[in-house]
Amino acid sequence: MRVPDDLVAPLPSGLTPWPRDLCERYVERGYWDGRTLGRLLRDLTAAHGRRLALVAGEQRLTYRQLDQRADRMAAGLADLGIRAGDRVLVQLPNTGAFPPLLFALARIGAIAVLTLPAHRLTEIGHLARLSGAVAYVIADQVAGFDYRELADQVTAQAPELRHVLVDGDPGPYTALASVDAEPREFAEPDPADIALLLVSGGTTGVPKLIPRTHNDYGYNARASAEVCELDRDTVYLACLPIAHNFALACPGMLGTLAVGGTVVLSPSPAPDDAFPLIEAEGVTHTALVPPLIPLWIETTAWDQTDLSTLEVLQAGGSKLSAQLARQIPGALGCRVQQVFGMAEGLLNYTRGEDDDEIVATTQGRPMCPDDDLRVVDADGADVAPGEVGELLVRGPYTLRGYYRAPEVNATAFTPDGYYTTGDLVRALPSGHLVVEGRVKDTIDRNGESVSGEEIESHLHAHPLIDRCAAVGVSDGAEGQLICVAMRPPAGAPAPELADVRAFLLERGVAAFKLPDLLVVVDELPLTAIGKIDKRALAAAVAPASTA
Ligand code: OOB
Repeated sequence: MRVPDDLVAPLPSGLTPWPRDLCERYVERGYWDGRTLGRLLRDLTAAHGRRLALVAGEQRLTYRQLDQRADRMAAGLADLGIRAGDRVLVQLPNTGAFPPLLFALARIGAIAVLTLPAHRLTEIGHLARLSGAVAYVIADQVAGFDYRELADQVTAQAPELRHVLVDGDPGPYTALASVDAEPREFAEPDPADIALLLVSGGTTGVPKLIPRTHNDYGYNARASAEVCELDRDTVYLACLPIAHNFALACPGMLGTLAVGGTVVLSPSPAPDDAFPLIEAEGVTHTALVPPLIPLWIETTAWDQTDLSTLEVLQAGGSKLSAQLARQIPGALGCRVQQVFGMAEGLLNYTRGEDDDEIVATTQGRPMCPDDDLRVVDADGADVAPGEVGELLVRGPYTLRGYYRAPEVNATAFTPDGYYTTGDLVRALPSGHLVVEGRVKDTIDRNGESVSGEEIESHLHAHPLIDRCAAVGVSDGAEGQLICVAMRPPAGAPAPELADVRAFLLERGVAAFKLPDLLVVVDELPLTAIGKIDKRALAAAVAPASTA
């Protein structure tokens, strides 16, 4: 059935709605419960008021205190003239200001644009203009970087930005602490409209904005908490940036609060910050991107911090190798859960009941029975079961259109509303997915398509390779050469290109997939959330390869 265009055109708010029949189904099946995020916190306070909701530095807030703080901040924001539907750029590290601000904005119906602390003028300037934000909330400084100076530059580029609110020393701007007034009631925003805008994680071009409604994001958090078996005894440590979907709602902060648990904010994912918090607060769950996990494992070799309360380490954001997955229980004393998710929506989780092999070798299966997945070839036709193809998805918490991006939307979605993820996957009969790379990650070598991810998955088994990434670099003509950038384990020598090629041949890899170049690096470039940034890597190794 073709959906009439008038049903899928964006609303004035910038949301591309779901077709009416699906909206009805999502409500009937209880996914969308008609509550705003502000209402959710109100209900949680009624149920768990005296329980500990949040630990951030010295600050310890019960549900009731968090609720009150959100109410006071909402009134303060309204006094500044911030209204329902206004966009507010939020760029805060994992500190106690973030949770009340998020709920305060939801209460007045203003839309948080959740940027990451690592974003700089290129991204923030673009997001300020794209969203037409009226306010920008920052920390004063973090790790030597002064966000007030960034704000000077951003305000010069974004005429609609009227307020800069600073957590800490405000300099020439307004202190966030002064955004505080007697609580009052605000008209409840429409739960079917935008609650927040997430930033797309893609490494191509400038970031896009992803509208998430109260209905769909609340479901995202609640259903994640259920699938991950969280309960009121859960103590979740947010190590990754709290403005990223993973730490925010998968199940993250919102999922933990949704079951009455406690959220602990860590200033960074470094063991120096995270380990003492695990011991002191009895942390049971946390989430990391795979590139961070080896450091956690190495640290346990000499660090005596007691991590015994940790039950589950979630790994997601990029591919976790089976080798690393198998090391985690022994090294960290906890289970591992693979999470294949995206800010655009769809979440896949391995489950508590999955056997060790599934947990080590798949990226989980969809969270919701109404996640509607297809795996297609380059022509958009379904591949045979078990074959690799591009993942397409529709569902109750997957976007129908990026915010204010008609050109992108024309290609990022099929005419019948599937989001084209750009991820190459293989589906097992059990429904579990194995991520095999990105569509655009394939290296075009002598007319053959080679998956960078496939080469990496073999090289992770090499004893002299700690981290690696395979990227295409120009071969000087039409095609590409395969370049592997790698880091040996601490104190070990790097292997030679010939060793690496021999190793791959021995594992049965076809000769046309063997790397042409090997570059030894101290560190691989990382994205704002800590994934290996292949675009930056390809740019960095390009001059070396053409020299
Ligand atoms: C998460 O979200 P984003 O928006 O930063 O990035 C999404 C993309 C996916 O399309 C996929 O390419 C990649 O990151 N990805 C994975 C993966 N998880 C995400 N690739 C391989 N294996 C995985 N387990 O990264 C995100 C959002 C919510 C929860 C977890 C991660």
